[in-house]
Amino acid sequence: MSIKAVIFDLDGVIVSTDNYHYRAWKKISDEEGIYFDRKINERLRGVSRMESLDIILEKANREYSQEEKNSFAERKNSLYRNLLEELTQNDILPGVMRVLEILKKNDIKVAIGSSSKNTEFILRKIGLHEYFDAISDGTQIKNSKPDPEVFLVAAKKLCIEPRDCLVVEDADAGVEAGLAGGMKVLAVGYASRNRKANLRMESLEQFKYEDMITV
Ligand code: B16
Ligand code: MG
Repeated sequence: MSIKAVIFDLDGVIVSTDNYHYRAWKKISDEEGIYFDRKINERLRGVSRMESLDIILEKANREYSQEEKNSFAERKNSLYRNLLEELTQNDILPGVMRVLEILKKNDIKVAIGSSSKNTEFILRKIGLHEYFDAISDGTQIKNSKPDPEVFLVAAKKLCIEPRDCLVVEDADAGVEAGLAGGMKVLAVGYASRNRKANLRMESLEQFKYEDMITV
């Protein structure tokens, strides 16, 4: 048994904020007259805010200055933060609390590795801000997923070697990041069809501790 820590992505793994991201980007894109749909939104999973904006602007019919981009991203984030006000403990995804309890019972460290700069706010809203042994998020890194930095920072904070960590991810960019960091990866939700991951399941409701031991 080598896994000593599990590093959870936040959006799409612990809590489903992906629809809030979509609604906020959609409103701003509509105001700007830029085509945006759910298929494009899938490409934004795990990707930082400014890189997400660059993907959205691929459909724009003119160039945006850096100042305009900053304002676009700020407007999106303020709409998103308003939507996040609705979050409660009831929005924790099915299976998550059971998995966290199994891990704690077996002395496995737990951490968050999220691209989001709103990580602390979200964890407070769902009542889990004091639950994790370490938090690594978009406010602490220079390179976002698929770069492994966010997960390496989490492993370092936990004082656990990357090879002894399991990353849980819902985004292809996050699966790539975990593997690039030398970690094992459990892909859930949207990423569960990603064959590069070491373990795959639709939802953490299907998680079995035995699977993790043999990974
Ligand atoms: P923010 P994760 C990611 O979170 C989201 O999946 C992605 O869609 C978002 O653009 C990114 O956080 C940045 O979020 O605007 O809140 O800083 O999946 O890495 O937990
Ligand atoms: Mg995610």
